[in-house]
Amino acid sequence: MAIHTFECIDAHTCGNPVRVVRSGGPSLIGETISEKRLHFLKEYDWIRKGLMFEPRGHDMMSGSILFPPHDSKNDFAILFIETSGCLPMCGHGTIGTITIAIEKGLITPKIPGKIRMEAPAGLVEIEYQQTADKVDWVKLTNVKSYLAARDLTIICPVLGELKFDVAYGGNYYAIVDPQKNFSGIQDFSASKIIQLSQELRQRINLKYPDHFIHPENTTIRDVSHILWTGTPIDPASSGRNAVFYGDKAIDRSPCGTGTSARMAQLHARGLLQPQTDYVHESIIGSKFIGRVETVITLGTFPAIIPSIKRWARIYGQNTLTIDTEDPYALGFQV
Ligand code: PYC
Repeated sequence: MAIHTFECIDAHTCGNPVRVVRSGGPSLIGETISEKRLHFLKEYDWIRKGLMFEPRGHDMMSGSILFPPHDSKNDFAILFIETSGCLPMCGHGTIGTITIAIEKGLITPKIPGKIRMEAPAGLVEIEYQQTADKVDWVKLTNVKSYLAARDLTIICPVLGELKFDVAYGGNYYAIVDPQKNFSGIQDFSASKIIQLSQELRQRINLKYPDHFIHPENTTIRDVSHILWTGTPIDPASSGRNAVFYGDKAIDRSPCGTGTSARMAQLHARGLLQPQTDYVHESIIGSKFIGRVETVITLGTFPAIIPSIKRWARIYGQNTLTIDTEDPYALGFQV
């Protein structure tokens, strides 16, 4: 029998939760955070399950654990823990983690206002603005993002045949735009989108096995998220999404890696120019400001380096315990 204790700080990024584990995280083996992620998944996934799922978390819960950098030029390395697993990259998680880490003094950047963060998906360069003890905004320059496939088709239960693209922005997204059999997210409840997405993701990965593998890191593969689009609430916004992840979650923020994937798709289709604001709305109407910063290549694919800017707010501190005798030590889902 053992009781494991975790000191956590909780925040939300434009509505979606971020729980930073400030103490109680494990020591991991690996030369990079990508290797450490694999070690964590093998030996310590119980920590993720216990802290993310009910009763200590909920369907949307997501968080991070911080580690020293592997390259002395960088400030820290991050492991993302979510109900969906350990994502290679998480945009809302980054904005929340940086806000918590700066406001609570968990890291001291080498250059104030700038941070170099090692994520499993690659190096992420960050700027932030602080007024007194508050972080006003965080801007992350994300990993290379690209359109992996266009105009694919799948039979979706209830809706019928759907056309979709697959783009990468730190995770692989199937992007479903309004079309004959789908009028847009404004006409669907969140629970309906979740129900459709569960089946759709499974069908996509069955129909397109080994299609979506990162050109430089083969541990990153397959469609993990579905990004449905629709009419923005604010007519001044560029777009609106409902991003499905995990088994039951719809991102309450506009999703950083999803917005990156969306911008890669739009840029590849000639619909978004570099250095133009892309204002992306979430299901609750919160907004991220995205930009295509640079146009590059990734393997043989045309690609972009996107940036995402927005804010997070801290709302609590938690001392959580996982008692190995607790029948729900690893949480549960209903
Ligand atoms: O913001 O990248 C993101 C994200 C991924 C899953 C939930 N949020």
